[in-house]
Amino acid sequence: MKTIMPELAKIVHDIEQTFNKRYNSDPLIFCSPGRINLIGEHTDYNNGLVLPAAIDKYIILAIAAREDNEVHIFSQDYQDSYIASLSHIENSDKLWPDYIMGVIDQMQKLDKKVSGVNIVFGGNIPQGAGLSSSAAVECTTAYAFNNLFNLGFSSLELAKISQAAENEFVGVKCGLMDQFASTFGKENKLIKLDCETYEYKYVPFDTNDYSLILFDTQVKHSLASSAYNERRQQCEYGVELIRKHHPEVTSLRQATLEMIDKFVKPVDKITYNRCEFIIQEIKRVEDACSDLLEANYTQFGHRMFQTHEGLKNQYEVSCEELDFLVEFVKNYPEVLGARMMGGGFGGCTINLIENSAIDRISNSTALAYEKAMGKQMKIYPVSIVDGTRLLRK
Ligand code: GAF
Repeated sequence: MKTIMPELAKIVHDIEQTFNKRYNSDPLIFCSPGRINLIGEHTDYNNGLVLPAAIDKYIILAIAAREDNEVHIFSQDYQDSYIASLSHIENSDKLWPDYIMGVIDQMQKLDKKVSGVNIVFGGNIPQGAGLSSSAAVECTTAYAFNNLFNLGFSSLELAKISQAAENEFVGVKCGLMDQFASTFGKENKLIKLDCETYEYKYVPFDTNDYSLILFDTQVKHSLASSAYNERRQQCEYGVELIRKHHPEVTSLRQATLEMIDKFVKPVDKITYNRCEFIIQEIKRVEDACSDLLEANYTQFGHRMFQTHEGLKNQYEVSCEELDFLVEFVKNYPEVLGARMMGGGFGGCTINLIENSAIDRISNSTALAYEKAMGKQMKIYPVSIVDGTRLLRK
């Protein structure tokens, strides 16, 4: 078993202690990482390509079966508890239990026999920063139930169950990227995932000279906010317009720039802009993977900037804080690329920076951000790690 870093070891220790105290028994302990995405934003629910990776920030979940039908959950981070019965699963007014209960609900809908459980969970994935802490909670719950009750689900099924929990129980119509990355992550590898066929390839990302640094705007996005679901509907509307002439097209993955020019642009310019971005972004993932194979990080970085432009102007999911951070780092030739990451409307930018300049650039960006935006940003260096797993029996 790989060793875990000290910060994580302390979180695991605290969660285990809480578990022992609250339930007077020993748990199994699982972990699921958060994720970054290098390129391919909002393409997953359009059956497109994405290029995410799991990062060294985790949700830790301690769990043991109960003899009755009850689910007892304690959130270490909120210091709050929740109790529900398996025979009556409903949304909670606190939201945080929904990510766990939604997964259990899915398992029951698939006719899987499970008993009640005791759970303590917590972690160090910053919430609302676009690093998919909610997907990590879902994935660790799904993995833990699979393991505890020998349910026999494959990893892909577990990722899909986690996504279904988010879609149906939490109510966010997200694609599969976050849950896939959290489940399938691999050390020092990006995951090139085809969201149409679920085929995936690990793409090496072992740059000796550059690192990935996240700048957190500290603006909290709400994924459940209508804007995310609205973008998805706009893409579906674009497909609907194309299908009147090309019934074989079932998603923007199969659409072309010519098609949207002919059939979408004359009807609705906003829908056209959304579709144009998605078609270009899917191509950008292919091109970016070729850059990586050629170790052409300069070109790769350019594409990150292009993605940001598209998310800002065509897809309109950025915000002034994200735009400020991306614009500001353009002052430094040592920043190869930067862009907003994830659903948008806040959260982090992802930056590819030359190692020797990281401290200098991070510090001056933080100062400039505070001066311009009147708030502080946070800085997270990230490493790429393995996905969801059993940490300790
Ligand atoms: C969020 C969603 F959960 C993902 O499915 C994906 O659409 C992403 O936003 C945008 O690329 O993280």
